[in-house]
Amino acid sequence: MLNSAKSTKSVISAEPEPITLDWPATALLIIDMQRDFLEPGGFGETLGNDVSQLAGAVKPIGAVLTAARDTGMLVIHTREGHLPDLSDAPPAKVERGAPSLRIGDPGPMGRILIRGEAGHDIIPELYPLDSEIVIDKPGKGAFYATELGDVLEKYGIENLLVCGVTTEVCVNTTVREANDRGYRCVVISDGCASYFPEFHEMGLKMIKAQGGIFGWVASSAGVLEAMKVSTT
Ligand code: TIU
Repeated sequence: MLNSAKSTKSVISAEPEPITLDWPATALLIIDMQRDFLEPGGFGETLGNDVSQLAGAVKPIGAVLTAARDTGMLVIHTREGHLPDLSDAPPAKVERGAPSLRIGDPGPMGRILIRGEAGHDIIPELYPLDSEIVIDKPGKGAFYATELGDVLEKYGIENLLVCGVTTEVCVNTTVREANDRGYRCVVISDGCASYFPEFHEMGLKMIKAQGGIFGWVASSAGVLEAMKVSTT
């Protein structure tokens, strides 16, 4: 029969316009869903933030993560944090502001934002499988001083479904880095969150404005719908 080969592409309903993704060339990138940002006593709270603002992103990410696992999509988790000796933590980052605890200080979940500590790990609801990739990053962007670019090249990835926290900080920085490197980014609107709801809204608007200057924005429902089509 002609045209019997299954298409590996489908269309995501997105803004500023629908986007067709080739699923084998697409990865799910989950940014910094760590206890340090989402739970009391971590880095986010030391900065004076209400960490409950981020809770709404967990379920939508969980739904997309489950679908990604079901379809065999490449899943990459990132974690922001520093080496125990702080050699990768710029003084400008450690010394800024007047937090209740600074990066490296002992807190209720271990040393703040330090690799290997309980607070640095990913929340139990979204915990990576052994088969999934975890990228440790010292900065906001997931490409800066990490192996992410090499990993994406190795797996032939051209498109990224991006979610995580926070919308205007690590998600936006990573999407901008990815955009400059030629990746199509679809940001999952309800799979991102900020301590500042208005920054979340603006962070998404900045991505999709001007014809999608940095990428596309879609709901988790829209992404899941398109992923369903990709497997039928
Ligand atoms: N403070 C804040 O909004 N974010 C961060 O410090 N890192 C991430 O966004 N992951």
